[in-house]
Amino acid sequence: MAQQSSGRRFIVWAALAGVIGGAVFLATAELFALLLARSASPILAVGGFVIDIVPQPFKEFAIATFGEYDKIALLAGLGLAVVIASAIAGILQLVRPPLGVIALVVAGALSTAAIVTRAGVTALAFLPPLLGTIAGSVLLVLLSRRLRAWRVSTLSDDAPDSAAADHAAAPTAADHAAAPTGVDRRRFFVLAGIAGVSAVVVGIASRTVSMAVASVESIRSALRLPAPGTTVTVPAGAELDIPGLSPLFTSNKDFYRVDTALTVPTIDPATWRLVIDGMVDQRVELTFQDLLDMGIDEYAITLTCVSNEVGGELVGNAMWLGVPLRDVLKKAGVKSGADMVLSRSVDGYTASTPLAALTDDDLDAILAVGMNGEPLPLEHGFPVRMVVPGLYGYVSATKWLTELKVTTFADDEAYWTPRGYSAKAPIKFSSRLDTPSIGEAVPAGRIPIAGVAWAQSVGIERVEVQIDDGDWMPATMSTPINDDTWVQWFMEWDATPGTHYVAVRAVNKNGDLQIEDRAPIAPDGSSGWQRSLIRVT
Ligand SMILES: Nc1nc2c(c(=O)[nH]1)N[C@H]1C(S)=C(S)[C@@H](COP(=O)(O)O)O[C@H]1N2
Ligand SMILES: [Mo]
Repeated sequence: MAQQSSGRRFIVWAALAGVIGGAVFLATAELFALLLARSASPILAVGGFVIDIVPQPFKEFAIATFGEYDKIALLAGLGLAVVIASAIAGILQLVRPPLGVIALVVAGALSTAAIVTRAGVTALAFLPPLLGTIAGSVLLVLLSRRLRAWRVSTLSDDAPDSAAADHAAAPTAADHAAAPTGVDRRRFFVLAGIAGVSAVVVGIASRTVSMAVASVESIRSALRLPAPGTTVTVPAGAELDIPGLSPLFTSNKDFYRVDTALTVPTIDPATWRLVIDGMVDQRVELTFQDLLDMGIDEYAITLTCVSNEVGGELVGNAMWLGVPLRDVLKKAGVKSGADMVLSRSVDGYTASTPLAALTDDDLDAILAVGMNGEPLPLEHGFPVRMVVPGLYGYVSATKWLTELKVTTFADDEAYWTPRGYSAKAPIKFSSRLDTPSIGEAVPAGRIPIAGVAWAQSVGIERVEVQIDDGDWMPATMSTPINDDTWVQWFMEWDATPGTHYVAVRAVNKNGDLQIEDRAPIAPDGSSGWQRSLIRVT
């Protein structure tokens, strides 16, 4: 009797272990879907698959029965099915291992198939369900192993002679812990509790954030920005047509992204507010519409990250839509004595920008709402960010902006200042070789050497190229849009077989030569001339 009731009891705990394994699977998949591939939620993909395959009469029945709650009913039904199926998997794993894990892997494979066959998925969409399957399987194995150890210890307590011989799943050496029943039971419940609670917390939090992202994504795609008052004229000859050379404007999808945000902040422009306070005549609060009503114009500005190494990719050029920051600050009235604006993002990130860079009439420091003909992408600061020509991003280009505090460098400090980076950081002007790329084998003959060079707010005067130890030769430059954007440059080269060094350097419009000495990115940006080894065959 005692043995039978305890056997039934273990079936219940095995079912619980299965449900926890299933929950860990879904939670892990949701977390990685949020981080890597938003469309890769197993529950939603399987739900979508069910909607697609269910026959029309059944759909009509569902709509007639549940009305507008039909999708919620579907998801609830799916949730119930997942609970039942994973409970069965848990029981199987206890009585016929490894059938439970096999069932979980099959479910993982099916949901992966449901995900990757849906429209609009990214290349990484297979990863969340795969990682979920692995995490869920590991948990299921660990939990049923602990459960078996616990069962073995009760069996030996109840009937020392009969051991577990009548059980199909004979305990393995690993299952045996020469410990009393209470310890094995505790080991099972501790793991079950930690895994169960973590799965619920991580799963719900990830799904909630994913839904917030999806909802702001749809608000963003419905948003129509007003036409700019003034537009930027891109002069003829501004863009060279050379394979391998960076395009004049970097597309939003190729634009580098650097920030401290683990998940992208989600802000509805309807509730967004910008507060201008600190050393001002009056505190001002602006809505998104207030900002648009100030009139938006086009600005072409190249953005550079302080973490960009010589020859690096953390630089991009965009056509921004926005409002001059000096006009925004004028609304509040800046008090004398202030020398810095501490800009703050919704996620608490801050940047310290010299006040003069934002009030200078000759400098186009802006609050941007548009990027390359679209509202700012979520990753690039939707709905409003700063862009300041001539300063590295970390001291000027605050995304998801919420506050401009007029203050002093003596009184306030930005996010990166106590972390080893300078409070003030003008961009060190630089030049980069794009093609031929390093390590690429190029055929001998006449080929273009080409790249970009930038000196935001000053402008590039000329770019020079050196082959091996030869003389520095002037490269041909594209026609600059303005002094705030990069220029493209190129030179024809009669490449002879062998390995060659190609070096590049720039001179800005003040007549300064690009710094030759190598400097690391910290504390205020890298310097040095790029010199690349090119293989000619
Ligand atoms: N809110 C917020 N804004 C931020 C950052 C950040 O971490 N958080 N990083 C800055 C840095 S270091 C750079 S180089 C630029 C990069 O902007 P991008 O990601 O649009 O290219 O954003 C700046 N704005
Ligand atoms: Mo940066």
